[in-house]
Amino acid sequence: MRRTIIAHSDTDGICSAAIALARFPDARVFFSKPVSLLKELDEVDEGNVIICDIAVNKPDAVALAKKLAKRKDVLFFDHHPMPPGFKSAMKNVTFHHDERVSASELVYRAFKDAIAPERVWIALYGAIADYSEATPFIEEKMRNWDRRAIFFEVSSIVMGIKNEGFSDYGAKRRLVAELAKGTNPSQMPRLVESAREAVVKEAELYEEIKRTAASFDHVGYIVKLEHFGFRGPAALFAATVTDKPLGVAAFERGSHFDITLRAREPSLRLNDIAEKAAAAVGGSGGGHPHAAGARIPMSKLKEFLKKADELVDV
Ligand SMILES: [Mn+2]
Repeated sequence: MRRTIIAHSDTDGICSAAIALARFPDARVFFSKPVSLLKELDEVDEGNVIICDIAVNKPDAVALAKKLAKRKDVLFFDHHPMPPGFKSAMKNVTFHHDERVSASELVYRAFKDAIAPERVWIALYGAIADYSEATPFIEEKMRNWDRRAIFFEVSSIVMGIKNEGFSDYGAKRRLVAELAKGTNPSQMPRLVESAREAVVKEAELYEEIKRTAASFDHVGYIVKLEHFGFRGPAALFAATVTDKPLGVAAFERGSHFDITLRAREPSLRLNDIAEKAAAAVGGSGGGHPHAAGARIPMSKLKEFLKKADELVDV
């Protein structure tokens, strides 16, 4: 029975998985996300499971705990808020959970004594990619290296995976395998070129948002853009060009709007705003204090924005 690593497919998830794979080179790597973890666990065979950077979806918490309790040993590395009681519901699951640090830092700290010392770079990449480098552990590790080179590597992977050639799970699984072996993002075929293309696209996106963003008192927003891989920057630019503390990007996804929130004002708790504003219009939302999202019914966008505007208390 093989060990399975299940990770989120953003850079922090990819780096978390790579560190775990460096520790357990025979493991299989799967990607999943909060809304589908419960279902996708059924496709994972009975060996040990390592879950990295996947938030527990509140509506699934009870069923997920039941399902995990039936498995062999499980390691659960995460830094998203966890539903109350979830951690104590299972004896076979070891939690490495801390909302103040990246998943990559948590995985690295657990496995560092069993892997090559240079694999700490992967933890730095994941932490920076998740805006979580201002922690005592990561700051101390950063002092050992040339941070400009580290940032180049981070940008190569964060921007590189925004393009289609690297956005599917197969391509990301190959990145995980290469990182685990010690290959840096800048050495991976085509990744830097892909990152360069993404940066160009992001600059075009900024110009578009400058022309089309609108605002309420505290919220700048943008609706129906194509660049779905640039949700975070789109939301941030919407705040920047309207000079508002909160930025919202709303993407039409068939029957609903997919909403991304970012802030220029660091005291805002975006996960709270997303959750409350979405609940008020019959949707759902959450995430991190500084990066959050929501999914709301198509007809409720204006109402959602109004509610989010009220919730900004600056
Ligand atoms: Mn993360």
